[in-house]
Amino acid sequence: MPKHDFPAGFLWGVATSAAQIEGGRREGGRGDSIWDRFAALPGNIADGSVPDVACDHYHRWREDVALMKWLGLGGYRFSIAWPRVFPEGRGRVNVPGLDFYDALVDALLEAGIQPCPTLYHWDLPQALQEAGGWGERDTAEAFAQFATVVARRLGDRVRHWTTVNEPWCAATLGHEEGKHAPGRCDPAEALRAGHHLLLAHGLATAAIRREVRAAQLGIVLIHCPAHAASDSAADRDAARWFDGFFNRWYLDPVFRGDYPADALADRVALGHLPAPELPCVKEGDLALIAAPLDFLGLNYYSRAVVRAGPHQRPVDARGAPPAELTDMGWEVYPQGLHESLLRIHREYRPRRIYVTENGAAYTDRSDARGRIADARRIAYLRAHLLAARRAIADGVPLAGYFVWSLLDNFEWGFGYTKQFGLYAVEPETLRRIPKDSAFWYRDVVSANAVPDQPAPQTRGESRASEP
Ligand code: IFM
Repeated sequence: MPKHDFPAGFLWGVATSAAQIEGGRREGGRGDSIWDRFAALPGNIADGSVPDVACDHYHRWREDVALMKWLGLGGYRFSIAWPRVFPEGRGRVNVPGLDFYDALVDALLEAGIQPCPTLYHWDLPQALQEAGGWGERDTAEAFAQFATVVARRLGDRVRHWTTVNEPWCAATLGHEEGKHAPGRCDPAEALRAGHHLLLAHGLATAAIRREVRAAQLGIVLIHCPAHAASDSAADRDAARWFDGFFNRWYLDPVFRGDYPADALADRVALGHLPAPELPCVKEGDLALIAAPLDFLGLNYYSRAVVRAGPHQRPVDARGAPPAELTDMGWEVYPQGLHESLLRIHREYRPRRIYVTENGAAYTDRSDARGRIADARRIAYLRAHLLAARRAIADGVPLAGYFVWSLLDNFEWGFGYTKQFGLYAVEPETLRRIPKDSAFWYRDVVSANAVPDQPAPQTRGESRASEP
């Protein structure tokens, strides 16, 4: 295989999530999610925005499917809004909510695009939050009901399922650091939330397997290689700490059926646990969580560089110059994708891996002719694809890659200030405008290879056939 080619059948896609693009907050019988409530509280979202309309994908989904068809994609990773299907979180099914996803799935299949739904991308029904949210075990049981109903409705056409997206973010940012909905700052609750999110994954895995015999199932974990700022024993221990807290806390239960002993001990040292065990773990939970999966979805953006800090917690010691940071302040570090893929393959042995998210936030304005020349995004994607390609050559069973994201969208606590899209979304009209990266990615997909250099003349021809 030539150096920059990908294997035949490699799945090229883009990823989005419901709360970030759909809008249609009060339409079709949808209930509120924790993000609707969280965003409405002053000070929670950087630009004071709310996701009520977002990219208006709820009304423009046909157009968005056409964009994906034009890109030539093989797969689309999207999420199913739990409060659209169960406005109260459990009990009564909202049939128009299911109809929405049913029609989307049909349109994708007709366009030759494999639908790859994620069941939980952080939009917990507000009604369940009022009953205790992820701090309560019942929420995981309600999620299994949601998974069953969705799998029953879509399972005749959808093969590729993921349960939960980035449980670390939902548990830690949402319950320990208060930066995400529901805005809680309670480490003990965050630990319970993390476990119940994994339990939800385990219960949903069993439910989907019951409903869809041919299902290909996975969970999506974010992975961030932890590097020590120096070779000192204290800094190396800080890197171990961060790896346990961020990466292994989820990888170990899913692939080994246990929480990492050293990370449990770290939580004891912090005073978050009385003993190195989680009191909320019940008999049988870990076996459910570790049930065999068909693949792991890996989200990769950057690495962490840490040094020993006070109060048992490492501190951020990133030293990259501003030119090497994206608008999120994340270092552009493509070799970290190669490192993550190899590490996970060697230590956890998932049957297959998909890069379910990778991308960069950069603000690029359109020029007088309406062109958005996002050269930095192209360079980021290109470097990461080459890193992924090297991982395949090194034996990693990497089966696909999804760019985050199709559209500039509601970036959680940052509102609309961080732009990850291959397409810009004009704020006043919500018109989708392709960036240069959309043309570039289209060339990658059609060649099943990373071109040596961006080819402007090809880009010119492509523009003519833009939908
Ligand atoms: O926008 C998010 C996405 O919802 C989850 N993964 C990280 C992305 C960028 O922050």
